[in-house]
Amino acid sequence: IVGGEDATEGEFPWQVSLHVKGFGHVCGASIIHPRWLVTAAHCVQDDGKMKFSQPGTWEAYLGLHTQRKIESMVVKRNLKQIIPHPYYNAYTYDNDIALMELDSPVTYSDYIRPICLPSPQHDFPAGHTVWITGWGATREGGFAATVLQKAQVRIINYNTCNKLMNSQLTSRMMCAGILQGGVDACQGDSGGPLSSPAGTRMFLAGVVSWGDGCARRNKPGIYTTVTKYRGWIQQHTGV
Ligand code: GSH
Repeated sequence: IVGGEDATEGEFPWQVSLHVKGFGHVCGASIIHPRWLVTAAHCVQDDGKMKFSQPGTWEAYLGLHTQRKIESMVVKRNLKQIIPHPYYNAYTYDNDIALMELDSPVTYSDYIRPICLPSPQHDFPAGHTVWITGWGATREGGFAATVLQKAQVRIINYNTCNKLMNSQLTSRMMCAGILQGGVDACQGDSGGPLSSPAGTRMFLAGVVSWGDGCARRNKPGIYTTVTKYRGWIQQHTGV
């Protein structure tokens, strides 16, 4: 996250850190059920020798606040299954969403709780304030964060954003950011939540997907629109 600040412990209890075993944090994810996470499909694509599509490559850290400091509330799980969206397009990033099944369910706590899934009709209007969170880079080309970072951004009008992004958006993408620049998700935040408050609860509006650099002026962040995948998620997880 560029332009963010430290989250407080338990502030985003659905935020997951996905580690590649022996390497460390690579992507974010969100808890939606004691056994299921939502992340980005681009996080789980094989890359030469790196078998990111294999469950055994990964470990999921739930209830984590600070990387490399595994406190008592942190729960680590192996994965049983990874389900990338069957129509994920690696060139356009269309359908950039995947499901991960944990090898055993987690017990919810003050630090581990699911985010609410929006109904297909849930509207996230332009101008609405939402949260981005993650342990990704704190500057374009910079280092990953140690403490979970949070920042507020706004949903950006689809047509305005599509023009700014050279017509690269599909109907299953949404934009959020600060058009003046300076606040955005960045490398390592991928797969994490775009958290949208509604009433007293937070809803998973989007999944961190792609951008043109990080936090550049007139280049908002692009997110997979979760409402478009409500049926697909239900079909595979029952959630
Ligand atoms: N046990 C409580 C209840 O039944 O109200 C909590 C259920 C729960 O954890 N709900 C989640 C939630 O509200 C998923 S809908 N998450 C968003 C938030 O905590 O703001």
